[in-house]
Amino acid sequence: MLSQVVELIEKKNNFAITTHVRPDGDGVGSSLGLCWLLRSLGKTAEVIVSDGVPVSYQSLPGADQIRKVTEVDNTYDAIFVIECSDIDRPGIAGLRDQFTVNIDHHATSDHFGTVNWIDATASAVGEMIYNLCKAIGGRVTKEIAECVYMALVTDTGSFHFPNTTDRTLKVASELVKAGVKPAQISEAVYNSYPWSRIELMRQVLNTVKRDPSGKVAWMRQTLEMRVNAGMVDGDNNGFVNIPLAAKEVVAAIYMRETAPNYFRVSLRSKGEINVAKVAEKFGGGGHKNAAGLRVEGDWDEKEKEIVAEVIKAVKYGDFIDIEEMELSLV
Ligand SMILES: [Mn+2]
Repeated sequence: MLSQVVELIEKKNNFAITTHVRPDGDGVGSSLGLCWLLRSLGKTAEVIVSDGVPVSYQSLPGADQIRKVTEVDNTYDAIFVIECSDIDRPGIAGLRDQFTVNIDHHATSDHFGTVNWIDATASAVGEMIYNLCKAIGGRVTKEIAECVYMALVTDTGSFHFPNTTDRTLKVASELVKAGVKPAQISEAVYNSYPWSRIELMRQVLNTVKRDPSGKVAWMRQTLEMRVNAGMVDGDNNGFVNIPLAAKEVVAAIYMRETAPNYFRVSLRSKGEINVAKVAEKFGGGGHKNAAGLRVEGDWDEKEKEIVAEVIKAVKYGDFIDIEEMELSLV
């Protein structure tokens, strides 16, 4: 919990911070925000990741100092692990032997850390980093503010998603007071992609389908598309949300082929439709409106299974035991 995190920061001096593979705005922003906070408290800190930092986040202060590693190659008093469901998510070897501090806003975290601070009410880990800054009596410097704002704006879809609360907006307001230029951050995130994103989008949107009700949409990204578009990391950020722009679409599925017969699947939904429950059925997890999973097998078959589960979630919601209902229908 927060008080334990405050205490260990006060006691220890030399820190590393890491986040999940294919880091997003919250992963990078929160890691860097925490790094700047620790430094402002006179501590030694650095951010280590196994993947590169996507272009959209490279303009953040300190992004150029992020070190790419495959294993823990330094001695630290503690390593913060940001937004990871388990200890393997950062893709860095040797983390198990370290004093780790698990900071996450996903309820599905498996509490792998030596210390765990999970706040499922936070819109982003960035919001938690801001709270930590306040709790420890730190000053919100311009560097901290820019990094944390990036985390908020990306994880809330520019304050569109249901995870946006009065606290999120209050924190955002404080960050703007501390020197953030919202338009500048938005420009870096939403209007600074390479053309390969547009090319990939064209190909992916070409595969979009809907169920007969028109409420569930799904689409594919093949290995071939990646090559044809010259895709770089982050090019497909947010693609899963595109079908949700249609009024009648309430759930979207985006399947990416990562190797022949291996798929990463993102699920998104509107309102009360719980796609985290669907993801859990396939061994994945996430939030009610944003979840993910990995599957292996025949593409058509797996797609059918996942689409069927999402359609059930849209049709029947949370309140009915689907299996029981199926039995009663037989
Ligand atoms: Mn997040």
